Amino acid sequence: MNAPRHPTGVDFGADEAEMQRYQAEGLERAMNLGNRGPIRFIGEGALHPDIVEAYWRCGFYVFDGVLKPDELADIEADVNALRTRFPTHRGAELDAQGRPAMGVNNQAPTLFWSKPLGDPFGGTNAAAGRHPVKMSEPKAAADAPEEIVYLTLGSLQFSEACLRVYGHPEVLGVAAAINGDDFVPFNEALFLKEPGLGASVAWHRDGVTHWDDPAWDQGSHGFNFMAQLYGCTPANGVWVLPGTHKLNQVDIAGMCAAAGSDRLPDAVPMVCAPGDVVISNRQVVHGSFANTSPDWRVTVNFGFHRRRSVLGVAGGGIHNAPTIYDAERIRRRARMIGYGIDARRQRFPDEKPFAYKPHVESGETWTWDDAARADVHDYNLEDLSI
Ligand SMILES: O=C(O)CCC(=O)C(=O)O
Repeated sequence: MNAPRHPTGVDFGADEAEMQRYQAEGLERAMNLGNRGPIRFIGEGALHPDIVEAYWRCGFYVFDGVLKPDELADIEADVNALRTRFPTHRGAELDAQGRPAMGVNNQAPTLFWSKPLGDPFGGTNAAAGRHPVKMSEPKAAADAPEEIVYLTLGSLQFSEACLRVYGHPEVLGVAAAINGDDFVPFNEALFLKEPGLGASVAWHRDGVTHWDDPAWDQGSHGFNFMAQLYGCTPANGVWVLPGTHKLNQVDIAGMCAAAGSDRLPDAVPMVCAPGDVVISNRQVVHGSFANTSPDWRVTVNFGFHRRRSVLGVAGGGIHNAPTIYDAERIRRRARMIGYGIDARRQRFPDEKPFAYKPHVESGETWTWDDAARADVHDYNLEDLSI
């Protein structure tokens, strides 16, 4: 999969040289972490201990070459089609072809807009104020659009290729190995980081419910998978402060103040080839810079939790209405795993489908068909957001 390149003519201005140095040094640190390689299982579903060790040591691990070219081509086709369906501007009802635009009939949060190269969340109270510091916002080109869509939530209802990634047997095997066979969904997103336009995501860590829990540990708020369509570079990828998922308290504002900028000294970029899938602990400090580079990043992002982190817990209220997550709520939300597995079985019939233990035990089966397509409208109203 060749990533489309678009020279942008924009950069970080007076900070550009410092940014280039930071990226080169970060890349070197990243390549020395020892947290990348193919997915490897030993025995019945256990992840190779080297992977488990490196994931828990660093807070992320890069799995090489998980998605193959045919699957990447499907994702690319879906993403291209989906982008034609965005509203012409924030609040518009129609897309550029005059069709009812994507998201206009959704109640759940769907499309997120930013000014080009902007940072919509940093330094605001949005999302429980978890992005305390605004990132640098380079000046966009004079002909850039006023706003762009950089994030889509509830993405599995808009892209069957993304739904099929969600049902990937080895990826779900990793979820079971890390979060237990009864792992449960979190949410799903598509991050679009367009050359010369893509917004930053300010330094933050996810998770709003378990920090004061006496049973809190490094895995309490689960993880996200980040599957890369075109790969990612230090310029457009997510950066991570390795090991911070183990800390109960961090002071992101203090770290930026000490660094004198948003370039946190010990951070490393996730660097991936097309088809790589990162597992990233939600508690690790992470963020991404505005994309002034010529390279696209498209991330198919989907998270999972331990069941015990969610059952009976009052949801954090960031992604949908706060409520207590009971067994029925979890059962309903986990149907997306069943649909993903079946959608994948239909497209890749030679692959052994993943057996999701809660469905095996309950005997429930999920078929991806037209009724299911209708059923998943606004499914993310029921995200398990902790
Ligand atoms: O993809 C990005 O730029 C940010 C991802 C992120 O913050 C997350 O998955 O929590």
